[in-house]
Amino acid sequence: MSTLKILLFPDPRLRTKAVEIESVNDEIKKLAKDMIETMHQGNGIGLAATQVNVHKRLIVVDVGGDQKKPLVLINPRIKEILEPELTPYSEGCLSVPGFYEELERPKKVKISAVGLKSEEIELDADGVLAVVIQHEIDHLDGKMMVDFLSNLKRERIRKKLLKQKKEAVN
Ligand code: QAP
Ligand code: CO
Repeated sequence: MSTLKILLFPDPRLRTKAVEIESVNDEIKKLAKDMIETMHQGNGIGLAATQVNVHKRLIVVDVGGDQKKPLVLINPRIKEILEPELTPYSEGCLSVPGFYEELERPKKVKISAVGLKSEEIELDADGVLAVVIQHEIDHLDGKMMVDFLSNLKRERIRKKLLKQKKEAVN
């Protein structure tokens, strides 16, 4: 296993639209394992392949709680919005380190995906799980949480992260 480098906002590669995965082969399984390790190392609860510069439709999610194993969702889709009322949640992102912002998303969604054993997955997600899955699917379409913020807030975050990058000793 190995950890992967996470792209940071405003890296333009985060705007790439990811392509569907045709078969769950060894390369995809390795990618999923490495993404789980990368997410855990960064104390994250969700990560999309886009964020590690692999533009394939795969996300990993680990919100802890009763569901103990991390979820691997291949070609995840929101099949249905089960409860459309927008619910606020303070969201973070491993690609936007140090910033948490309150966003509103539908409360409950039905998700379809394919699992690591090529099995069909269908799940009804609410609470933090619904928030994280919607956040990660956005990444696969090149969309980020900062896009929901005011131009002023987004600009502040962009400048701060660019400044940190410039000052970092790599
Ligand atoms: C998406 O993001 C999410 O700023 C996943 O310094 C997170 O795991 C959706 C993280 C929370 C809803 C709520 C962020 C770690 C992790 C940071 C993450 C940081 C260290 C973000
Ligand atoms: Co994110």
